[in-house]
Amino acid sequence: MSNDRFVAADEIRASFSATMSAMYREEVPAYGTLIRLVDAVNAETLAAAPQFAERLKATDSLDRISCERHGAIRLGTPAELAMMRRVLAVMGMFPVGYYDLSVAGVPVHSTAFRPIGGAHLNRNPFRLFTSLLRLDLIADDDLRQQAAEILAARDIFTPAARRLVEKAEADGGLCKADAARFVSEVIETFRWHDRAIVDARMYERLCDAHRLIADVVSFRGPHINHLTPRTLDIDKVQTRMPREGITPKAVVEGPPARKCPILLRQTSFKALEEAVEFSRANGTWESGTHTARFGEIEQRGIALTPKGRALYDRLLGHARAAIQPAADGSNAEEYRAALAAAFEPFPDDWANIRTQGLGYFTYSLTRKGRAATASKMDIETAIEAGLIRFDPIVYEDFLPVSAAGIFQSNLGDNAAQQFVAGPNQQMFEHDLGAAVLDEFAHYAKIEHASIDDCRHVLDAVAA
Ligand code: OOG
Ligand code: NI
Repeated sequence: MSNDRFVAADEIRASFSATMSAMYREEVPAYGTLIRLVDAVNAETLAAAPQFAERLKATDSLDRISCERHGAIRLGTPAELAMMRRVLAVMGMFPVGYYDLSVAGVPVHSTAFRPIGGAHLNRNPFRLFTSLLRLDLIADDDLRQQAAEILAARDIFTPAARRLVEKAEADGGLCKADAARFVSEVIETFRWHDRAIVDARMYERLCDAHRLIADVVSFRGPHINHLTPRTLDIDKVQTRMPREGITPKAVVEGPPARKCPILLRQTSFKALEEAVEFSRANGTWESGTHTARFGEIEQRGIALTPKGRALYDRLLGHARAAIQPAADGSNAEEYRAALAAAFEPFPDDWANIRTQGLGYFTYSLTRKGRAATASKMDIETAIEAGLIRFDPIVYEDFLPVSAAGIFQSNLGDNAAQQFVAGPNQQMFEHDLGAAVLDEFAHYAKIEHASIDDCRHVLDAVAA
């Protein structure tokens, strides 16, 4: 039920992501440099391909092309995760997918809070990749206990943010003044604090357990650790970063460059070493450094079915078995070539991707289809007869292997710490206080609904 008294959740999210972007540009000037580079490359790409620009104009709004698509935080406790879910629900962001990163040596598991449904994504696509630290993966009992105590003593939300979440839940929304206050209160949770809540010795012990543990436990809040605009040419931005004085991670994560893009390609500039201060027992501060914050870019392609995803995972596995990208970028070109070669078996035209059941598509009636009066037919015949067209559904989620690569390259170069653990979605959902949406089921539902909308020319619509 919509209510005029309330600001739409989409509007609150749009305001929140714009406020966060401004804050982050100020906090991390290199991020401002990345944004300017992305804007320039997007403008060049559009100018060089007017037809592409026209198509984009029809589906996306061009003036928002390089606005942020996602950001990420790392939380310390189940209570923080559960409260974050309630905060983000006020902005129309819901947990989709479960990502286990322990397999890649990162002691977290994660979900992505995001708008669900095309209209909401179009209004503002902002997502928050949210990880929960797995303290159970700290081997040292004493350290684990101390880390848990430090986390239990902090409250990452302001009292006013908590109050406004309760109000929004009770009333079903927030009025204009409350929505504005909500955004400014919630932003506080994501702000950077250069004063740690631990001393240098504890910081070091946490770092030794895992640098990520130190990042989560040592500070007052879960600072936003990156934001990610959309680029129309990820390879070009990657190549140009050094010229702008920013250091890209060694390789672009995800599939190779293709005519028909699949899933998600992403890269980042490496996290900066920033000055911080550690507490001392006598009330003075000791200076040190911490490396956590960076900037990322993404380029999305078609959402794959479980069959397509299995093929993707297998081919990526082949490439990585042949060559592991080195952190210093020394074999980046060989990796790119190996990746391209490994993906040869993945069809690179929409028709084959569709008929082989590898990707999700939306189906719609063409003008001829809308005018058709003759007898009904099956969907393949209708496509051949030009009555129905199909378009790829964009992948709106994340990839665990890529996420692990993003994490690793931003934890500093000596971050190859290993963990033995497995996924634990049940525990994650218990801590979250809700189930996460299954991304495959979600894309399949969009596809089915679009087929259903074509029933005018179809003889039977399969469930
Ligand atoms: C999150 C890394 C994952 C992505 O785009 O895959 C991520 C983090 O570093 O906290 O954001
Ligand atoms: Ni990211």
